[in-house]
Amino acid sequence: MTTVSTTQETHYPTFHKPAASEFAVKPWMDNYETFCKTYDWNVTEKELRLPRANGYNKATICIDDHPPEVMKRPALVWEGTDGKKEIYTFEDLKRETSKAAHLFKNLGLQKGDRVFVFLERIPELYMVVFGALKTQALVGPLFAAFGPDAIKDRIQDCQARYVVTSPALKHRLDSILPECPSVEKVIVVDREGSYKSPQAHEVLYFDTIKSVPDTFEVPYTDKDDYSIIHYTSGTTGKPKGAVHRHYAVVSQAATSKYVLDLHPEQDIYWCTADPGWVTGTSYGMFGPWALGATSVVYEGPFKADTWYRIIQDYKVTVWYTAPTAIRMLMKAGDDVVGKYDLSSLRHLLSVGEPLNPEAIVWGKKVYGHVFHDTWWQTETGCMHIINFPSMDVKPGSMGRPHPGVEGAILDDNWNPLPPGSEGHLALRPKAPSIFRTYWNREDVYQSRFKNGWYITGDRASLDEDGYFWFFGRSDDIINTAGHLVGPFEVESTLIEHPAVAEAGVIGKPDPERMEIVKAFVSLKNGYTPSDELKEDIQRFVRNILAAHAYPREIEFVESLPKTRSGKIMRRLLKARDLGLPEGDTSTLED
Ligand code: 6R9
Repeated sequence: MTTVSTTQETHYPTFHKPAASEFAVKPWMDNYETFCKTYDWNVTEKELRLPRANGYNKATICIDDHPPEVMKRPALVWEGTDGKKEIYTFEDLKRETSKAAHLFKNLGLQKGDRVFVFLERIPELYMVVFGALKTQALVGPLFAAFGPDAIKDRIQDCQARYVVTSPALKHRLDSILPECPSVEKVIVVDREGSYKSPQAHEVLYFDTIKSVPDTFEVPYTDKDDYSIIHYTSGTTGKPKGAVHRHYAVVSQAATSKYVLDLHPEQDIYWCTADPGWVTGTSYGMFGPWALGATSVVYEGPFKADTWYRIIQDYKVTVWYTAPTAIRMLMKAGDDVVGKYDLSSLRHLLSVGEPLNPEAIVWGKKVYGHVFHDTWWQTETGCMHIINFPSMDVKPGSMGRPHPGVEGAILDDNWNPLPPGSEGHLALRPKAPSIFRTYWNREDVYQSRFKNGWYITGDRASLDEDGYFWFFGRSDDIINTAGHLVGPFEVESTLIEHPAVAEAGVIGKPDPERMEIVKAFVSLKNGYTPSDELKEDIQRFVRNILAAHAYPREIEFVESLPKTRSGKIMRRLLKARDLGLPEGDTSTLED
C-alpha cells in the first residue's frame, strides 16, 4: 500500500465556493454539510410523487406524467449532422413513445424481452427507448460506432428479441444475424424514406407507427423491474451487461437536481454523451427529463466550432461533457472561443476520466466557469462522487459523495483506511440506481461486493477534508477518451486477423485521450511486419469491433510474455513499454 499526501496532489489553488450573490441561479443545494444531515434518496422519491398508480415506470415519470405546463415545454431540441432542426415537447414525446410502444406490443413483445437500439443519435432513438420501456422491455442502447462483433456479443449474451436500426447501420447487423437466432424482428428507422424492400424479418418503423394509436396505457411497473442494460468491459471475459431497475430514476433525478443543478423552467441543458454510454441515458434521458428539463441533442461528431455554435444558438446554460472533449477544446485554442457568444453558460460539468487541473483552470479563464468533475460508473447508474456548485473545488479531486452515498477507501482485506492512504474505492450500495446484476453473470456481480461494500475497481484516496482523489484502475481496463475498453475484447478481435498469431493489449498514457489502445502483435509464419499490415490490422479492428476500440499503436514482437498458465502478462508489457520496473516476474514462463 502506498501512503500519499493527497492534499499536495495538486499545486493548483482551490476555487472557493462562490458567494451567494455570484450565482446566476441559486443552487438547489446551498450548503453541502447541512444538506448531508437531512437528505436521503426518499426525499426525491416523494418529490417525484412516487410510487404512482402504475408504479415506477421511467417512461411515465420522465415523459408522460408531468403537470400540464411542463408537457408543453420542449423536452428534446435536436440538431442533425446535416443541420436539420427538430423540437419535441413532452406532449409530443408522449405521443411518439406511445406509438413506439404499440409497435412493440403488436410484434408480441413480452415483459422482460430484450430490445437493442442500434441507431444514430436521432430523435427516434429516444422515442424507441421510452416506447420499449413503456412495454416493460429491458432496453440496451448500442453505440452507432459498434462493428458486427460487438453487436453480436451483446445480442447473443442477452438473447435479444428485437433490434432497432437504420438503413445506414443495418449492414453491420445483417452480417451477424444468422448467428443470432434469438432476434425475431429488426425494426428499421428510415428517416430518408429510401429503404423500400424490407425482408421478411424487417419492420419499417414509420410505416408501422402511422396506423397505431398515440396513447398507451403503461402497465404497472415495480421499482425492481429491469429497465436499461449497458455493457461494460472486463479484463478477462467479454463485456458484461450491467442491469438497472426502473427505480434508478430516483437517484438520476436527484443528481440532476443537486449536481447538474437543473432549474427546468429556465435551463437549457446539453449532455454531449452518446446514449450508447451510461452518461447518455442516465443524464441524456432519465434524470433531466424526470425533472421536466429541456435537453439539447446534437447528432454530429465533435468539432470545436460546431460545439460552440450549438451552445450559442440554443443558449445552453448547463453543459455536461468529458475530459477528452475539454482537452480537444483546449487544443483548438482560445481564439475559437472568442468567435461565439457563450454567455448563456452558467454551470459546467465533466465525467468519464480524471479531469486535469489545467482543464479546470483553462475553463475558468475562457468560459468564466469552473468545470465540476463528477465520478461514477455504469454500475452505479448515477453520479456518486461530485464537485457540487456550492462547494470549494480542489482541482484534481473528484469531489465528495452525494448525500445518501457513503464512500470509503479500503485496504486489501476490505477494511476502511484512514485519510491519506491509497486503496480500493468502495461504496455502500444504497443508491436506487446501483446495478442489480450483470446479465448471466450473477457470480461476477456477487464478487464485486465485500463486507457490505461495492468495490468499484478504481484506486483512490481520501483527504482530511473528505475529498476523493483518483489514482487509477485496479485492473487492466483501458480508459480511452472516456470509453472503457477491455484488452481481452481487442485481443480476441486481433487474433481473428489472418496475419496475427498472438496479441497483448495495454492502455498507453496519452496527453489528449488519457490512454490509447496499444497492441503488441506477433505474426504468423509467412507474414512480415510492415506499415501496410499495421494499417490493415487497425482497419480490421475498427470495422469489426468498434471505431473507438482499435489500437492506435501497434508494435510487432517476436513473442509475448506469458505466465506459466499461458496468460498474456499485460502488466509486464506495460512496464516494458513505459520503462518502469518489471515487478514480480515469478510466474513468467521460461
Ligand atoms: C460514467 C462512466 C467508469 C470508470 C470509473 C473510472 C473512470 C469515470 C471519472 C473517472 C476519474 C472521474 N471515471 N469518471 N475517473 N475521474 N471523474 O464513466 O461510466 O464508462 O462505466 O466508466 O471511468 O475508472 O470506474 P463507465
